[in-house]
Amino acid sequence: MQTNELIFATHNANKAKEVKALLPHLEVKSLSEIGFHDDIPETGKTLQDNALIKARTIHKATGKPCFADDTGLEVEALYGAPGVYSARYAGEGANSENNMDKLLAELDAITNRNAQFRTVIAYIDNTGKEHLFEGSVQGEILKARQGGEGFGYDPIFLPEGETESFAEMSAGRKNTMSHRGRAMRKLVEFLKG
Ligand code: ITT
Repeated sequence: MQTNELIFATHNANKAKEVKALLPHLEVKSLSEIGFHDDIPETGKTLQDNALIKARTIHKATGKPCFADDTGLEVEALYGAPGVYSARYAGEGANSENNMDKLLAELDAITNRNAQFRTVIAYIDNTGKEHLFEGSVQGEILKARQGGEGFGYDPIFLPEGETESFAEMSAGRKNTMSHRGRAMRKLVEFLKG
């Protein structure tokens, strides 16, 4: 591996795109780009657990420095759900459309639509030491989808103080305020130091 390469332990191409824009000086490789196609079961009970599971799996398989991101959408009126279960909120094998439909239905009669996205990044360095970074963004769940950019729950998330959902923003603009952008900037600072 060249010294400017860093593995991002994700199968999510949209996440990889966002993260690559934040690490322009490094050659970030996603799992498909290193030929790792196995599913990594996310069996943890917290975002931190799952971020560590993904990073440890790839560090073990490659012996190289790597990082992973685990993200959840935490809705106040649902006591933090779907949270760590965001990917399979509408059941095993659910896609983002199913998950958004379920969330919109759950919140149908609820006026408190406050929510936050939270990301935990686990980075394992070249000595095998683990480092954690967190980022979050407050906002609210819209009544209906808005916009066609982004991925996951982006069409129904309106960040606080904004007039556009994450799915109405470019990836670059989303990065300036998002959970992942905030966690990634902490990783970037750490890597610089
Ligand atoms: P990897 O584990 O391979 O990185 P994933 O898509 O499974 O990819 P997560 O477990 O972190 O990633 O994601 C949990 C869910 O939250 C999943 O349904 C995503 O689509 C959604 N999600 C993650 N980041 C998001 C973001 O920035 N905007 C909207 N939804 C997001």
